[in-house]
Amino acid sequence: MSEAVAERVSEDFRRLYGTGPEGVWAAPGRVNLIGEHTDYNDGFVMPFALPHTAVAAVSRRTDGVLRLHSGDVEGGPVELAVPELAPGSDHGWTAYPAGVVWALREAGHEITGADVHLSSTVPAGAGLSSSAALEVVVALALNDLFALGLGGLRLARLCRRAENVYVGAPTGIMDQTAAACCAEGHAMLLDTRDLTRRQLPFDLAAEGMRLLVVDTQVKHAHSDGEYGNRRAGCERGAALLGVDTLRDIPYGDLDALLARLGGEEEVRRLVRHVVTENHRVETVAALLESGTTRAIGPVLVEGHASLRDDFRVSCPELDLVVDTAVRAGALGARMTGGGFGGSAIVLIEAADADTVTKAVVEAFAAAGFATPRVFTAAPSPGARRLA
Ligand code: GAF
Repeated sequence: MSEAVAERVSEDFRRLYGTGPEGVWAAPGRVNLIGEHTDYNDGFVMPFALPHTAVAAVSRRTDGVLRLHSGDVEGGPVELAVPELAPGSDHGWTAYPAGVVWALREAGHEITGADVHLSSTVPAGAGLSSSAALEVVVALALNDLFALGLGGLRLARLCRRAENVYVGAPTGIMDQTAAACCAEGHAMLLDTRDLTRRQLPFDLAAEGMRLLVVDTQVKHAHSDGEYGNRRAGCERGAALLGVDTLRDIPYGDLDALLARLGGEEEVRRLVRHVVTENHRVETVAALLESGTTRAIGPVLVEGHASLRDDFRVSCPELDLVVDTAVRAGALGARMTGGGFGGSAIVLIEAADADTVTKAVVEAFAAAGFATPRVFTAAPSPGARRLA
């Protein structure tokens, strides 16, 4: 399968640029099992990699030219001058790969140019981290070709810098770390404060379960103001409570501290979400480690309610997936990713897949919503070289 993908993408590269690439790499999209809007508060997250990947065929150049092409976007290669790459100069899809080249150079790594052809199966704008997959696959390719010797975490940090500074989206580090470091058959518990991580067993097929991803087809964008507003609200909460970040608030102290926030109703809700969400990540980690995977279902549902009512990043389509799936017998469900549209995840007994899918699709039709795209997500490998 990977061989066939590598061959196809190499062939496309050859047609575009006249010779074959020096190599082919892949980086996955992700689903976040639990731990939402915690990463920019130094908290815990638990993503796993999707089977869907961004694939890059890449060759080095020595003349300072960066040529970027995507098989998923109309038009020929875009040609950029590496020394002239600058934050804010590019607002299309090329900002992600170009931002990585910029971030590598800013960190002192010599990148003398490259020809890049990309092709991705990660649905765009679906909250499944298609942009981080693009960033990480390009970073890994350049790391190998220019012998930079950078590990997965270092690459993830540089990709986040590309996203924050070059693209201008104020995200945390979850998505880039997930693309770079996730492991097949596992969910990754990541402490975003120091980037320590533990791979937790999450082999649902072996336990007779499945995880469905429901892409509501409602498009989201992180660079718009809502994500940044939530982030600013969290920072205000930390400042009001006299801590560096909301991560520093122990779950046991939450009620007492919330009482200190007086008339700051919105900040109080944001703080409550982040502190309880960090606690939910720890609960889910303990359940997965003790082999009681089914018991995570109610924790996922609680997490959704907190994102809907306290953090206010859900939308009617995401709420409908969760409510319908749970009523149809799912073990648990929640929105995943930044929200304001995008995807929900639904944990089910494998035998219930058809019933739950049908219930969700029918509920969407009855509500007059676009037909959702539903697929099963098995925890898949992180970024790697294919050829
Ligand atoms: C988006 C961001 F990119 C992540 O950093 C994270 O904050 C997530 O939203 C919410 O958990 O995917």
